[in-house]
Amino acid sequence: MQIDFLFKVAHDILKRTQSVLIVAHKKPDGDTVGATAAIRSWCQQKGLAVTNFCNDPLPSQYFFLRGTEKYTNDVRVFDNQYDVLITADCGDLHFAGIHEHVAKMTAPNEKRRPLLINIDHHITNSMYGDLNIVDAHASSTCELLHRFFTKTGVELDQNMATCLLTGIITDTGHFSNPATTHEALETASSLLRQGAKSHEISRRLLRNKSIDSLRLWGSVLSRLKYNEKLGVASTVIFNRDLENKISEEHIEGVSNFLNQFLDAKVIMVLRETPDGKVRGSLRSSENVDVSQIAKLMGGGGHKKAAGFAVPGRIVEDATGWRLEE
Ligand SMILES: [Mn+2]
Repeated sequence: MQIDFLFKVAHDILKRTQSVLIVAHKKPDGDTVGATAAIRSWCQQKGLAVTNFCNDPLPSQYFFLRGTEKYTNDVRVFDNQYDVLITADCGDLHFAGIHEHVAKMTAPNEKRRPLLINIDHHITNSMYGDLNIVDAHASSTCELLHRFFTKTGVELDQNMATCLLTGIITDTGHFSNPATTHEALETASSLLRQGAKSHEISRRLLRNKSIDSLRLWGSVLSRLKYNEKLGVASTVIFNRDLENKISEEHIEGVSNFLNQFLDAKVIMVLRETPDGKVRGSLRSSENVDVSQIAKLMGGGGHKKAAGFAVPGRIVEDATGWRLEE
C-alpha cells in the first residue's frame, strides 16, 4: 500500500537527518500537540537537534506531555537551517501559520531549503509537502503516526504513547464522535498496552474549567438558536464575552460539547475575534459534509468537523445571526 511506502521513505530520510523543525498548527489542539510532542521525543532519542514551533502559545493543559514547555512561537527559528521540516495535523501552511516563513525558506536559490514532510488526516489537505503522508480515513494525525511508528519498528515509551493517545482522545471527542472507528479504538488499546496514561489525559483535558469559564459557557449556551427546517443549531461568542480575564482557551470546545449533547444535523458556533474576524466552527453528526460549507467560506476541515474565518462582526436579528463587514 502506498502509505506504507511513504512511511519507509520518511523513516529513511530521518535516519540521515541531523536537525528537524517540527510545527504544530495555530490554535493548537490535542492532536497537533500530541503528534508533534511524540515526534520530538523520538527525534531526541535519535540524537537529532529538535525545535518545536507553534504560532500560538500552547494551552497549559498540555504541559503534562514531555517537551511541550520547550515549544516556541518565536518566528526567528525560521532563520536557522534544518534538514527536515515536519508539520503534523496541518491541512495547509496557512492553517499551520507558517506560510510566509516556508515561502522564504523554499525560495529559488535558497540554500537552506529543508525537506518538508506533511503528516496529516484532513480531507482538505493541500499536499504542500515534499512528502505527503496524508490519510483522511485516520481518526487523528496521532493514529496515523502510531501506524508510522509501528510499521517502521519504532518502540514507544510511556510518554510517546501518552502523546499519541491524547490526539486520538481529542479528535474522537473522547471516543464519542464519528471519528471513533475500530482503527481508532484498536490504536488506543495498543497505546494503553504501551503504557499511555489515559486517566491523566482525561483529567487534564476535561476537568480543567474554572468557575468563570463555566459561567461564560452558561451565557453562550443560553443564546442557542435552532433552525428546524435546516436542522442547524447555532450560538455565538462575542468579543465582549472575553473581557474580564477569560482567555480564549476557556471557550475552546463549545462546538464539540454541543455536538456531544445535542441531536442536530449541523452545529455552528460563531465567534468574534479581537482582530476583527468572525471564526466559524462547524460540526455534524449526520450525513452532512460541513467541510463543503467551510470551503464556501474560505475555510476547510473534515466532513464532520470544519471551520472558517472571515472579516466582520456578528449581528443578532429576528431570525438568527448575521455577519456584517
Ligand atoms: Mn487532527
